[in-house]
Formats: sequence, C-alpha cells, structure tokens
Amino acid sequence: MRCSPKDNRWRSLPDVRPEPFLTADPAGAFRADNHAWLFAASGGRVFHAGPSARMHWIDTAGRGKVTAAGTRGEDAMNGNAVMYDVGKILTLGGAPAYENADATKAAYTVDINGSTPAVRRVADMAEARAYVNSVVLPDGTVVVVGGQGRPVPFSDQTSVLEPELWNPATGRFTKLAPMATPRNYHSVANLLPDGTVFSGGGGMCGKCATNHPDGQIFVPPYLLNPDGSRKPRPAITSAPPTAAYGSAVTIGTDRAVEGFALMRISAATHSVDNDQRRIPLSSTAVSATSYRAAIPSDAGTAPPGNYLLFALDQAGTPSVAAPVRIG
Ligand SMILES: [Cu+2]
Repeated sequence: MRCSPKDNRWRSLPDVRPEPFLTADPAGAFRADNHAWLFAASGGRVFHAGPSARMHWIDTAGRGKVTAAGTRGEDAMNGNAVMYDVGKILTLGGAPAYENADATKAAYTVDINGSTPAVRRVADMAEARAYVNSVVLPDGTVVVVGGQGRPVPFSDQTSVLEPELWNPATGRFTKLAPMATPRNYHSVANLLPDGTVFSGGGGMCGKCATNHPDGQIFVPPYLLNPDGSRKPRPAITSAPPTAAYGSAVTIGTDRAVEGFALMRISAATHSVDNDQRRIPLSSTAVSATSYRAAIPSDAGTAPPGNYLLFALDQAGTPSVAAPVRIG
C-alpha cells in the first residue's frame, strides 16, 4: 500500500501488508483482497472497515503500520460502507464470497471517533443485497440501491429493484419505490448537486445480455410532498468557492434554514465509494438569510478536495448545492 504525502510523490509503506485485509473467500487470493473499505482519518491514519469481518487502523507514518481494530459481523464482500456523519460509518449487505454465495440483510454502524471502534448491529434491510450501492444524502439518511440477493457477475437473477432508505435516528430501513432497470455488478450510484441520486450501469461485459449502458435518477422522499409534487426548497444565494481549515464562512440563503452539510464529491466502482462522506456543519444565524458556518479544522474530518454544500430547512429538505473547495 502506498500513500501520497504533501509533496505529491508516492511513498512505499512496506509494513502495510495485504494479509490482514483478506476475506475467507473460497476462490482464494484473486477474490479475497478485493474492494477494501477505507476511510481517511485524523493524523495520517486510514480506517479499514471491511469487507473482511476484521477491521484495522492503518498508520501511514514511516514504513506504515497495521493495527487490529476489532470485528464487524461477517465477511461482507461487495456490500457497502458509507460515512454518514463525522467518524460514523454504516455498513450493509455483501456476501461471504465474491460470487455464488447468499448475500446478507445485516447492517452495522461503526463509530471510529473513540480510541476503540464501537460496532452496533442495527435493524436488517428488507432485502439481502450484494453488488449494491449506497448514497448518503445531505440530511444524513442513506439510500440503498440495486444489488442481488445472490451475487453472480453479469447476471440479473435475484435482482433487488426496491431501494431502501436508512434513518440514522431510528437505525431502520424503509422500502422505497422500485426502479425499472436492475443495477448489479459494475453498477454505480452517486449524489447529484440537486439532491437526487444517479443510479446507472451494470454488466458491461462484451455483448452480455445483462449490459445496462444507461442510468436512472431517483428523487428521494425529502424532495417530495405526499402527492408526489416537489416540495418548496431553500436556496443558497451566496457561498465562498473555497474555504480554509478552521475558518468561518458566510453563507447567504433565500429564507431561514435549519443547517448546512458538506458532501464530499466522490466516485463509485464495484460497490466501493471510499471518498463518500457527509459532514454536518455547526452554524449560527446572522440574520434569517445569512449564516456563519464553521469549516472543520482537521483534514481527517474533511479531506482536502471538492465538496457540495447544501442548506437544509426544518423539514430536512435540501437546497441545490453550491460547490466548495476545502483546504
Ligand atoms: Cu469488474
């Protein structure tokens, strides 16, 4: 494993070996070392949340160092891990093997804010899924889309078409309206700047019948009235394009809002989206339409890069995002 320090040169970490991270996959090393769930943290450390049941801290100083950090249920290959709040990770789904093994409905929260990660099993999903994607929304809920009950690459058998929405306040999942096209192996999902979710791809092997070179946009409940019409939403009228660590930024809105969240712009592949994270900001009202929000001082809380800044009203309805570059 290597890391990129401040001078932008690659540096080898010879003491970060692959063995601790392997799953017990019957297909051996080819499948056992796939798709690690990795989260940048404070002090140059990286948290390894899975998909192996064993979790670890990785220290990137010097030659690098791997320290055991407890276990989280079972091996969950091609499940998901999503940082839905500062230092708080939701993991869900996956299977004990990369393919041809029943997926799980199980979900866990892993809180890495303390010295020892705190693991809690939360309510199961309604459906077992692997090759699934999950997207955290600005209000802290997590949309779970696609996947198969029994993962088989380049197959649409046992597809799960109903998304589920996880609520961190209750630890429970709620089923949502089904999508039209299966999204399994090689599918992706990401948050869009208007607060909707892109779900696309899947298959993409030569001329396979299960190739899905297309996408769908899911409108989460927080944007909708009960009759399906769009809710009124707040708007950000001004925000700085860049923000320094530890600074306070002034954000203008068109109405009174309840709060703000930074959502890191990220990319998904093979059910892994390691950059995805949501950072709620503490803020104070200067007036009904002007707020001062605190940017985290720690690059482990908000790694440098591009974020979407959302304002949320009292009902949790988000604005369209303003782009902000941190650090
Ligand atoms: Cu692949």
